Amino acid sequence: MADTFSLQKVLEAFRSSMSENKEVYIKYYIAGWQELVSFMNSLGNVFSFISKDVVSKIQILENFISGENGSYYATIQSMVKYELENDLVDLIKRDSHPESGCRTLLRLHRALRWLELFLERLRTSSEDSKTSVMCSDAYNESLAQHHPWLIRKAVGVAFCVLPGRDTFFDVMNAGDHTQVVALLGESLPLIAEVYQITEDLYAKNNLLELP
Ligand code: 1PW
Repeated sequence: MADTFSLQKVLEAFRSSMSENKEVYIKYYIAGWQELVSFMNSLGNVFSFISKDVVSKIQILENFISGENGSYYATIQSMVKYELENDLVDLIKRDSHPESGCRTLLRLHRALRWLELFLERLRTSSEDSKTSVMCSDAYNESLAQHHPWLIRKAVGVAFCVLPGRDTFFDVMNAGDHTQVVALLGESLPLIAEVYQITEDLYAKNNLLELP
């Protein structure tokens, strides 16, 4: 069942995204997100407004990768260098480059922090923990700060209808609970590293608040 969601595939993608010299391949980074989108879609319509936005961000980045300057979009590092050197990023307000690779990836980057926090909570959760609470705690600690009120409300509603912890573990398709927890323990440091590398790169270039 090649096209069924599995946590393993998400983690593999993020694992593959890191090169030996710690650059991050955009192609695999968005492949990880693609998997998460299929997961969100399997959770029902409430999640479609979330997945739609992620899909459109993935699409923007894919267009850059397959476009005529695609070679500059191989890694996040090469993209940042290329877009900055060629004045392709709106730094203060959205203007002539409203959908630069840098600002688009920043949105996914912020969401990756949410994912990291959520999966860490899931890993250390107990049987009576609620996925909706874990999700919203992780969200409030990360992404929520970047979202206006209306989006925060809508995301909150979506979290309320998340399946319970048992179903969640099953949907992840990674074996029994112990195996899921082990897989998470092994892979979370990698997601954290990809996140940190991107965060440092964006911080160094003053890109963390891109409009
Ligand atoms: C259990 C699965 C739940 C997955 C949630 C993880 C992804 C969270 C993405 C939230 C997206 C909410 C709707 C869209 C918001 C956009 O305004 C926002 N996009 C993101 C990815 O945060 C900002 O993009 P924009 O408006 O500046 O182009």
